[in-house]
Amino acid sequence: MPKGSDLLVAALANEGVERIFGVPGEENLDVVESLRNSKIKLILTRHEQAAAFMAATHGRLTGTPGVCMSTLGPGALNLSTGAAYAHLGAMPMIMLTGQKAIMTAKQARFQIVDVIASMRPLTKMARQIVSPGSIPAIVRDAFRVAMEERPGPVHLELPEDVAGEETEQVSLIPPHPIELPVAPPAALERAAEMILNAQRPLVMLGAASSRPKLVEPLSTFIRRTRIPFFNTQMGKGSVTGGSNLYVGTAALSSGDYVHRAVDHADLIIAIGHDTVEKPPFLMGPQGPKVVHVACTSANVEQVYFPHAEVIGDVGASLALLADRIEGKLRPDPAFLGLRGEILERIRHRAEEDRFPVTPQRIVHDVRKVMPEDGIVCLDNGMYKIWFARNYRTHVANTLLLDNALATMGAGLPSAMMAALLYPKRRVLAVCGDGGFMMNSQEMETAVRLGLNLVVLILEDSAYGMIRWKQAVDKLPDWGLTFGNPDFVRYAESYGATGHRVKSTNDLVPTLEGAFKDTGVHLVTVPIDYAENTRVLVEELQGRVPELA
Ligand SMILES: Cc1ncc(C[n+]2csc(CCOP(=O)(O)OP(=O)(O)O)c2C)c(N)n1
Ligand SMILES: [Mg+2]
Repeated sequence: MPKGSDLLVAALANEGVERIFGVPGEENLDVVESLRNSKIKLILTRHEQAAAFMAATHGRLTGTPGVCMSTLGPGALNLSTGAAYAHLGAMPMIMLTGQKAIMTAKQARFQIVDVIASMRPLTKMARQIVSPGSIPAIVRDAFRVAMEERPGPVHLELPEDVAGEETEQVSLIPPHPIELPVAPPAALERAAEMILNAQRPLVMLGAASSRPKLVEPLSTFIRRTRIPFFNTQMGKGSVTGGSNLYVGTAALSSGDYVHRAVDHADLIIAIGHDTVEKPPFLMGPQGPKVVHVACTSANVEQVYFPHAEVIGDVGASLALLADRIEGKLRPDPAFLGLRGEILERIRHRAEEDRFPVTPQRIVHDVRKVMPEDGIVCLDNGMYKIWFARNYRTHVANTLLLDNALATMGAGLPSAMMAALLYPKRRVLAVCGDGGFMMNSQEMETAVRLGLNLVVLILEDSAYGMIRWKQAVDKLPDWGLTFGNPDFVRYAESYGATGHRVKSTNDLVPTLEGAFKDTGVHLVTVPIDYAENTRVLVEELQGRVPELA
């Protein structure tokens, strides 16, 4: 007779799960034993938070949930930042946590926390499993909920006595495809009319346009309609080809060069915009009209309140919209000029060889060593703005950044997941010296897994982004600097290879050499953040002469 844990593992295998990331506790030992007898790999991490970031990234990159596991109380609470990351970022993920027995209480309340209650606001669904016979249905439902729009995390708690209890064999439930209805004709007609009446329509690709299955239909829509587009930070790369229509990425909410195109537009077709992102532009009583195209209707916000909506399966709805407008639009020649100007300004100083290295040069050099399908995974820090603005993407999901929870610490684990999924592609984690140290213990996991991975650390010995905000607010430079370990020796102590970039022209050959070799490499480079204020404040506010 199978135990609850056997049914759980069989139900996960039924969903196509190949790996579970996590740190088991004694309450999970039945599950660990069932995993030993299955094809699913148990991948230990050195902190539950990293396991959750990895599982969430699996969901983000594949559209099917990644799975992570922890013990009760302390382990489960360590998953919570990862839960919020997946919840805000709309990444499908399943979190399995153990719990003490529910039918007896031999350890009284030792380690007991109401984990379900703590997970509820961070997930789409959080449930305790109370009988082994219900496991196949609960697991199937959990995957359905995690995957369907808007995707996100689901938490299941399996108490140890339920895991260990024998039961009758219960049949598994076969997964079925998830399909959405297409937008109704009235909504499509209304949107088409608005687009055809506009003089200067502009497309904005938001976070949800990066869903793996939208790559093809989005590119087709842009190719058919030839409408210029910009993207939000998390919408970067979602349109392949057609990039001669790309006018930039909105890394700031207003005042950046890309906003010249936004200000020029009289209609914005916002595809897949999710207001968890820092606003890519600010709607007000004046300004362009907005049509929202997405699977779910827009949240009404002070800065985002679309005038019309096209709600339904995005790919299919866009095809129907293109049928109504293709060949009937008159392209606005001014966008082409604006595009040249915006991209020219963004490229400025990209090849400067000042040392420590400028952020623009780092972005430029990283682009040089990354093939089109190479994946760059950012942690959170000041450089995220520079990468979002300056890094040109040609393939969907090749710049993974978090503009939703915007948590530090996910850079390395997300890159590890990308490297596991795509062993033939170059994968680079880019981390600040602050964010890297929040999950640097996972260097051991990366080495143990035999990953080919390069980690680039930008050293300013500070929480640079906060230091920049302090300067923007005209506060004294105080309290935000720290010391670092010797990163080269630190990498070596994990069995990775460490490199220190000592001159600006060393950056490309060092990265190139690290990629040509196998295994985990860490490259540390000092960064000159004087550009933060010079460009992102003074230049944008017109306080320095344009294009020296
Ligand atoms: C977990 C977490 N803690 C704090 C913050 C606030 N925060 C945002 S960026 C930042 C500084 C990041 O420093 P570092 O990683 O060194 O990158 P830098 O900005 O210096 O390049 C901080 C503290 C955050 N986003 N996430
Ligand atoms: Mg720093």
